[in-house]
Amino acid sequence: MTGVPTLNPFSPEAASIAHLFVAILLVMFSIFALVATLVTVAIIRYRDREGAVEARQEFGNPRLEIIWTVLPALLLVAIFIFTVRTIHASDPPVSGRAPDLRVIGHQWWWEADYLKSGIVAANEIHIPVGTPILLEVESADVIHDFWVPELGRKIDAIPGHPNHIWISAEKPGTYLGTCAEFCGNQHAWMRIVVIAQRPADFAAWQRRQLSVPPVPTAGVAAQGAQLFRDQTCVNCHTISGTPANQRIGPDLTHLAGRGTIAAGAAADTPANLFKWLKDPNSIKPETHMPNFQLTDAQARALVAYMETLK
Ligand code: HEC
Ligand SMILES: [Cu+2]
Repeated sequence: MTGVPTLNPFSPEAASIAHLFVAILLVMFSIFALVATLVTVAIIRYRDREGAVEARQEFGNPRLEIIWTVLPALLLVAIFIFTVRTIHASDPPVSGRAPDLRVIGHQWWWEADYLKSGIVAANEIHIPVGTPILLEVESADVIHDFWVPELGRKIDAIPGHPNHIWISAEKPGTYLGTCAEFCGNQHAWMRIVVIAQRPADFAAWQRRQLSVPPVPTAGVAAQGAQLFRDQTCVNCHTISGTPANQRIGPDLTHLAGRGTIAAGAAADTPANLFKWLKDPNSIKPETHMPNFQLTDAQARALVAYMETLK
């Protein structure tokens, strides 16, 4: 969606954070305006000039001192109360509910396991609009942080320590997020895309994800499928309906249905896939996907195969 994400909430959780932020900003701005005005008045009024009167001096004034201590203290108490309310509103209790979705941070991409349907997605998370989804957030390696500002608070992804967070979206749309905890070289290319869909569209997406793409049996795509097995791609990736079932890299079963590859580093086009397979570092330096020194013909065959993974 458009606009400043933190000021543009699309869920009750994100709205509570945005409202607190704006309220505190207004309080701070009022204080700044007051202080700046008083200082300006003092500078002009009491500047040194011919026949200037000296300002009245105050040496200890209990009434003034009580006022300027009590007023800010009250203000802080008010901000504290609103902050505690926001903490609760932005992080509703989980109360023993099983999570809907496990999101696992990897260097440098996101895995999304739909625990009820068994769907495994990568980098693009589809949710039904208007339904609170309980996420369990974890990491496969170092500490990452899941943050989609329009939909909710940040939450750390810590190895061996699952955290929980609710996300929901009030309107269908695409909401962008990113890893918010420095996690190494390609931290900046660890984008999250949350796609909130109407229930019917979400159901259609689920059906597509649960379907198994047929393995091509003829042509260049079939050569690609063979190469995929021969080139040890199977050691790291999953493609349903084939022996490939590893989870070191993203699940590729429905790769062609995604908008981007490598966690947002490039659009999911045949040209970019070719570039990625020829030299992953040219798109994402130091990515954990190795360079297989493929020939152009091999890379083209693999791209043809990847394009069938709808
Ligand atoms: C050592 C493990 C490993 C091997 C082997 C491997 N990959 Fe990957 N692959 C990865 C990782 C990790 C990523 C994610 C990189 C990132 O986004 O930072 C990835 C990403 C990809 C992507 C982009 C997917 C997406 O949704 O972003 C494609 C396509 C891909 N690999 C294809 C292949 C092919 C084809 C082979 C065999 C020639 C292969 N991979 C071999 C680890 C591996
Ligand atoms: Cu990161």
